[in-house]
Amino acid sequence: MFGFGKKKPRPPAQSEADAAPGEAAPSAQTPPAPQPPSAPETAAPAEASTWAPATEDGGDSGRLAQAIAERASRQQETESGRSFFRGLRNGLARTREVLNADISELVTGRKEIDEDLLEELEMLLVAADVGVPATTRIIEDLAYRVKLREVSDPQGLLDAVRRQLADILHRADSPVRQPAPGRPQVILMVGVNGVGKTTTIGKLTKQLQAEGNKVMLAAGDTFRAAAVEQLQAWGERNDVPVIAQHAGADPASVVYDALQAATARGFDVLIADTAGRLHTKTNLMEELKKIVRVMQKIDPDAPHEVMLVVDATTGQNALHQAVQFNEAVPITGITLTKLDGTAKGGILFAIAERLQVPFRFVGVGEKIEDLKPFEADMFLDALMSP
Ligand SMILES: Nc1nc2c(ncn2[C@@H]2O[C@H](COP(=O)(O)OP(=O)(O)O)[C@@H](O)[C@H]2O)c(=O)[nH]1
Ligand SMILES: [Mg+2]
Repeated sequence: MFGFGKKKPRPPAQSEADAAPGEAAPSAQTPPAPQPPSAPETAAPAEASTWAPATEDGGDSGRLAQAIAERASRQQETESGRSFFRGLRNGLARTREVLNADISELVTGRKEIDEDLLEELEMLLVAADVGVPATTRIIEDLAYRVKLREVSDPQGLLDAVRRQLADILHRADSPVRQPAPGRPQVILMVGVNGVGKTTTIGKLTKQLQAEGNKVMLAAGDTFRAAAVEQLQAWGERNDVPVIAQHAGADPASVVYDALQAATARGFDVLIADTAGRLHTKTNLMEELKKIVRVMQKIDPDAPHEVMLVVDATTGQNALHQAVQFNEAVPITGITLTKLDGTAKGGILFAIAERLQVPFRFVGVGEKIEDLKPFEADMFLDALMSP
């Protein structure tokens, strides 16, 4: 539904008879997604792909964005959606102060836009963690529009800032890559220690299962025994298999075994956890590269998504992490966690501008349901609406 896993819940005809014991059946409460008439699913497991052809879904970011937007607006209408929106607004309180209150204050009572106003706006955006490159571009664009008289009053300026911020997010958007028919979609989770990788895997597994996917997990964080156990606990909670070895084992070997098993057993999605800390940073980056190389021996397209997890409360540090991981293994999607805390949400724009990589999810708490698909307009509303 949001680009991960197959497009629609498994039809009831395709029973779980071939599933290994312990694998969860798709939730009966999940309403079936509308089926495109051109892509009927057959029930013969040998030829039938449970995957939508890449062109149908993976090649159409517009449709994906639309689906996510529709989902988000539906969500906003429900009680849980409203409380999520409130939570997001609260979580972004610190950034809101700058992007909304301070900017509003800046423009209140002014009749026209002069250079001083633009300069003060520039400082506010930098203070909100939007980053110097994005801020410079925004201010240059605004100055140009002011000159052309496209933007002439302070309210118009506020609207233009919002459009610019939306633009940064939309430009970075790109669809999730889909696997070849019959292959699992592989999501490699990366990020420094403590950002919420393992927790996000637990939350995401639940959502993918609810949409009818068979999910397998790979315990690629072998740095500490506790890390393996933590993933196994999420596996038990979601009733999905976890491929693991002992602490200290070679993570590439764990992931290789897992991908082999997931492919042979017809799983839809394999999510690989990784360590966020090793004895040295070079080791960590080399290890991630090796995991990718080894996966590609089984599936040259894997991983279909390299999901960087960053903690929103760490500000500019999150940008540095994003740049470093991206050099080792090119990032294709980002999850921003801990937006329920004292986050400075502006960092999201700095990362999107620098990496040109889309945000996929936001984490808004520690509970299993506290992961939401990222939706740019909703984020901007939470950030900037009065
Ligand atoms: N408040 C909050 N805590 C989170 C969120 N995501 C993860 N955590 C917490 O962050 C801590 C580290 O998470 P973990 O998944 O172990 O991080 P990892 O080292 O990257 O795998 C745990 O206590 C999680 O419960 C979130 O969105 N909000
Ligand atoms: Mg972990």
